[in-house]
Amino acid sequence: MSYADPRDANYIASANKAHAATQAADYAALGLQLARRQVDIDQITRRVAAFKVAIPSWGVGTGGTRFGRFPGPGEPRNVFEKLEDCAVIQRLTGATPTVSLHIPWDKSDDYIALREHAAGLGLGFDAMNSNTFQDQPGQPLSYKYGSLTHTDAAVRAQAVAHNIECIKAGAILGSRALTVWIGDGANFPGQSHLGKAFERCLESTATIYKALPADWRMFIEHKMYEPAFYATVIQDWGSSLMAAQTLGPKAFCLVDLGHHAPNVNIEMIVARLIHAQRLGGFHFNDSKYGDDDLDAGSIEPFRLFLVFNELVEAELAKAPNYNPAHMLDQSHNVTDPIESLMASAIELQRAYAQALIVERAKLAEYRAANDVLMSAQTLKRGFTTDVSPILAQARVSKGGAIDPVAAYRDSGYRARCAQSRPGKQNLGGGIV
Ligand code: LRH
Ligand code: MN
Repeated sequence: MSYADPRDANYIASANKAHAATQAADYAALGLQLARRQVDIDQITRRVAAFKVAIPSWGVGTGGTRFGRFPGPGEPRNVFEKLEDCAVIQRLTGATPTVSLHIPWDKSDDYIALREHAAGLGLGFDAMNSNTFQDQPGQPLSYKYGSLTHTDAAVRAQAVAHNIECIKAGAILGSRALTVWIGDGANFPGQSHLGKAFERCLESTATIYKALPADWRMFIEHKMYEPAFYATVIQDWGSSLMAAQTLGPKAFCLVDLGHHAPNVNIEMIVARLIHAQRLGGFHFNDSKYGDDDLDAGSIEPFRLFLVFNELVEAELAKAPNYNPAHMLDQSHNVTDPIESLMASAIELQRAYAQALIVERAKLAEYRAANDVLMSAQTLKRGFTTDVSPILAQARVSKGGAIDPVAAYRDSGYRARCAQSRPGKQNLGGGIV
């Protein structure tokens, strides 16, 4: 099998040759279609090209469940190799210039070297993620019964210190945010005092908040359940918003799409957090049942579109304090993680493009007239329009590939990694 570097501009340009004519024809045809709706396709393409989403470092390795993990060939063995894979995704899509690290999974004894390695690959760093949901070898105090909300002040102090360590590492790397997700909670009624647990959470996060550099943000990530199966301290957007408003102006709410009960209206939560000026960002993924961490747009693409519809409304309204950080948070158990992450980044761009082409003036008229059917149809017309030519054009404008998955596969990158990254693959359970 021949090998080409999928990050190489000449390789990408030659890969695009085969698709250039059909892409140009499809783009022109869609342009005419949208022009009839007074939508300027080039303007949409520029907005889509400016859209960016961060890659979760833990997403480029094969994920698993508690029942098992089935590693694929050529897995990245350390954070440096993870960044090399992230660079492939960025080069072929042009949509993922930053990486979100997870500590201690990406702990390094030389963050300056890591920053330089990333810069050499054309990558930067988005929010840092702390981890007080697992015990590390040699860790003095266990997080079995919680971390930032543990009844023992010494455990809380240990967890606070870990979060401050993440901030320090992120400051060297050029990150500007810390995402705090804690699994703290209870499995049985009576196990914990629901009010006091929340107060301990506020006390601990307030200490972390004080350690934030002036230009940093803290993202509080709510989750309905797992690993706690009866009550989770930051269980929903309400608890998250109360915490953010208590902590201060640098604290925001992060919405992980998989952290809600089935059928919860997530776009409504997004609209409320925008109103509260506390929408910090997203962990995009998809799910059918629980926190399945499946590829974004793979199960509920209409729901994803409706979330982006709220984001476009906020952009059009120039919503104050609105600067959401977009990140993927997925677990790739049965696909090549690079392919899934490319496809997922593109599905986010698709939802954004679909929301951008909605005929807003017409929609406002129908809404004002309570013409329910035409309001619903006008919004949905954005979703039912195939915007693929816009997405490909946006990639080309960033030096990316018209068909990223084909370009990646034809490069033989994964096979090459299987040779260059020998070594033991741990078959244990768990998400990473
Ligand atoms: C928790 C979560 C959180 C991460 C973890 C990898 O379910 O969404 O964002 O720390 O996944
Ligand atoms: Mn998440």
